[in-house]
Amino acid sequence: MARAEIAAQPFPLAVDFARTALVIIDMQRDFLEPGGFGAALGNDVSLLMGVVGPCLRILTAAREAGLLVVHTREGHRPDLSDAPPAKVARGTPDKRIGAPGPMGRILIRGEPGHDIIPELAPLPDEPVIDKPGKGAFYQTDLELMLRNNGIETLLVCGVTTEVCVHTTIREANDRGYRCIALADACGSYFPEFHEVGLRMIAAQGGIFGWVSTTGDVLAALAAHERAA
Ligand code: TIU
Repeated sequence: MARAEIAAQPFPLAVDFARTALVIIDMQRDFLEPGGFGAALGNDVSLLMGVVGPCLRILTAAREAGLLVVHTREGHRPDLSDAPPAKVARGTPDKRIGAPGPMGRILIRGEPGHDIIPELAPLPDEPVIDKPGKGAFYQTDLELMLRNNGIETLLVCGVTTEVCVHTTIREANDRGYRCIALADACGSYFPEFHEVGLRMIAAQGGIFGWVSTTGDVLAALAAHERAA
């Protein structure tokens, strides 16, 4: 299979799209809408809405190109048996994980706030990884799924850049995957953390991976299809 070159930092990367997956991190109502986990932590959730459009563009293109698309959700069982007490016991008690909120219990599987936002709803044949931590590999079957599909490169987008996106990219990098963070399709409650988080990925010759944009990936996909 021919490789397509994606413009990226710190240098362009040649990828085989048949061995590339799109991983959309935690685009859940709990992080993007008022009254969820993100807001309970004291954040301005409106800062994340700008990534919905770029995420939808890359999701649509990935579906058309037949890439493996994986969605992740951070959250816990209703009985909190998979939630470390040290994670739960943060913030004010009425706004902790498991506390009732306007979108149901905060960060609990099955509650409305735990759902992926409707704009990016997974299709029935797209796997959804429910993860108890910030990284998508910790205590999940993501690695098995990627290996079974022959995946070597991950296009990563979602929220938040320096927390779940970064943790997932670090975990993937250590497991031998080449990760490309899509700068405009990742977002943070802290714009400076977003910027520095992306710089950290591409620094030192690509210490954790590469940084590109949805536009550059769409261009590479289009060129690849023209050549096919
Ligand atoms: N707080 C914050 O920035 N993020 C998280 O808690 N989880 C994710 O990033 N998904």
